[in-house]
Amino acid sequence: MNVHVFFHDRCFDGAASAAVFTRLYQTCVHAGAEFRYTGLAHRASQLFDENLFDGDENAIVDFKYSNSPRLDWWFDHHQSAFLSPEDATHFQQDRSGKKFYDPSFKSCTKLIASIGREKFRFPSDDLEELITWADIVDGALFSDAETAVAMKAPALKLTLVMEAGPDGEMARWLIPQMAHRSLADIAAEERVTRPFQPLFERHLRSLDQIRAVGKCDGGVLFFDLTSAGIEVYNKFAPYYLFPECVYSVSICPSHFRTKISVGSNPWNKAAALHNLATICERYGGGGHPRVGAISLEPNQLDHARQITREIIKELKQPPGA
Ligand SMILES: [Mn+2]
Repeated sequence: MNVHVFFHDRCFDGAASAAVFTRLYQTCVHAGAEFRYTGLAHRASQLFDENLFDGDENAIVDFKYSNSPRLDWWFDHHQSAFLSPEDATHFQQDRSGKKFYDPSFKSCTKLIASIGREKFRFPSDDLEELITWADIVDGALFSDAETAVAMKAPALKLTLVMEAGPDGEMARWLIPQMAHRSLADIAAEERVTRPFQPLFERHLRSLDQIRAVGKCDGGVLFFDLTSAGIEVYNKFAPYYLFPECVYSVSICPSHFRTKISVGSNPWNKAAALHNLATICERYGGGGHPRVGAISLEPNQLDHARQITREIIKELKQPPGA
């Protein structure tokens, strides 16, 4: 029996979800199963190539639904989980008992553990640390922005190395580790510490860049990292640098997409009333109520700037205005 697991790439919750699903499957479905892992990223076009679903069983965790008959397992917690209303109907009519969706969960990792406990009697006690940190990272449950940006905790070191993705095989290596070892143990491995240091220095430089180009007006911070050539930044950095902002809107370039990120300040929550996933969905993106993103083609920078202008204008007004 070989199981092909698809997970949200470059994301702590995505890898942790794959790890917890692996343990659930080994414990409650098939102890001798072998696993393969493939990361999925949001793009402007075409999310799934059906030929990818080539396992004896195929699973997607922490990523959008697919109506493929070859998909056996699915767990997600994103508000924007369905590519179309037809997909949502397809999911609602599913009677396999292997597909689960609950956007009230902060992390998909915790969703899998909790469904595992309720429906499959899966004991996840030794995975508690992993589950708790997936909730903290994906749900932005840090006590303050500095904790998030200083990256002292092992989970945050792993997040940095994963999100930057210089090592394409990192998640594939990491997922089985996460399924069986403590985060401190894994983060102490040379495979993590070696890439961490230069990435952390780059992270510090990205803080300088965001500080330099960011403009906060009417509670909305905007920064465009195109000319700085910065493809990734810590999602809490904007709120560490501009604690007064309620929302942040950014443009990040990369070779495969132009990404617009729209976030809200987790430490200034009361003021953030807009549903950001709903706003992003209007432009073909998605996410969660408090954080969303839109992926455009790499050459659509002007279009990206137009969209950010519209979103910023909307965010400055109360919802429904
Ligand atoms: Mn997630």
